[in-house]
Amino acid sequence: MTTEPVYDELPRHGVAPLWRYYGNLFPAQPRSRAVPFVWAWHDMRPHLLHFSKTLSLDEAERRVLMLVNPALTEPPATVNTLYAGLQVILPGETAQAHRHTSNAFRFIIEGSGAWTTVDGERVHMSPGDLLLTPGWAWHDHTHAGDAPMIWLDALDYPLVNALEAGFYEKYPERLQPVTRPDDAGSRQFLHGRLNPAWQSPQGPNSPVTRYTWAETERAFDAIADSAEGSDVDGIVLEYTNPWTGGPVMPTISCRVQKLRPGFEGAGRRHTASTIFHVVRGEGATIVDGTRLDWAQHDTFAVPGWAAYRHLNTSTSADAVLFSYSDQPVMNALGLYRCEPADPAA
Ligand code: 1HN
Repeated sequence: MTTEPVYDELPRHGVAPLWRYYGNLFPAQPRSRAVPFVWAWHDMRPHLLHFSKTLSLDEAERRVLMLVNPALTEPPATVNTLYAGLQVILPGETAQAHRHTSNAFRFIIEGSGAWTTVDGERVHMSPGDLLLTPGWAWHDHTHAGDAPMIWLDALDYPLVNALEAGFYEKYPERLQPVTRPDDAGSRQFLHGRLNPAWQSPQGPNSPVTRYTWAETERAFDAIADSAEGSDVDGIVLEYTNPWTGGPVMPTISCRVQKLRPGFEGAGRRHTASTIFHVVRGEGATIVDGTRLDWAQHDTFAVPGWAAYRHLNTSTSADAVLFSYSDQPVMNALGLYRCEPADPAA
């Protein structure tokens, strides 16, 4: 490369020679900075319980261990656009009401007796439930059970901050008042094909505040026995917004899939970045030649455009994976691409 002194003058004037950047700015295909990674539940849970004993919710607004991709530490993120964390709350505790423009949800792992209040509605939690806290909704947590409650938190803040659209506000009291019937959103829309006709869609988010595990199981029972499913994903179901039939929030698609015993999925890649959480079962996902072995309650990251395929390593039990991705963003921007791809290894 030439070292003409004129190059040294360019930064001072706020200019740069495109010909020296071209290959990095316009790669032939995406090269995610994120790496494939698994966060093992058996490593995470003792740390969570440790901090539940040593850190109060007056010291920390939320008691959360962030699942930080080793290649995305500053700012911390799990995949390029999305975040995952593990939160623990103890019996008798409350967590301060606040709101942010980032869309968020929780997927419940362990415990019972807690609820999140979302814009005046108490939303109760049981293992396997998906609870939405859409952007700018007030939310606070209360735990009235008798054992620690642990859940997976998901947010799109890496995307929202990249877009420089992040706002945050604390509620003036610790908890917001309850103004709606408990679990109103999930009860009113429980039937999915018979929705309240006196309401009209408000905003881009699903009005369902809680997708219960009981409902998910019913759907699997009704569907799985009569359907072949996908060669890539097995019996894969999307949580939908009943107003639109589309994803639950404008930036995040949530899915749950059942891999039958011995399932060996076909490989593929897509531009969407994905985070998986193991509801039950044991298996492995091969991602660009790296084998991620997983077991119940583990969480793992699959970067965008990485080739991957799922294996259920049990010959007797189903494996069930919950996942979320930024596919709605890719679709909305015309950037979604998906193709068969062999992750090798
Ligand atoms: C948040 O608001 C919660 O409300 C959990 O429980 C995790 C991580 C980053 C930013 C906001 C919650 C979060 C968060």
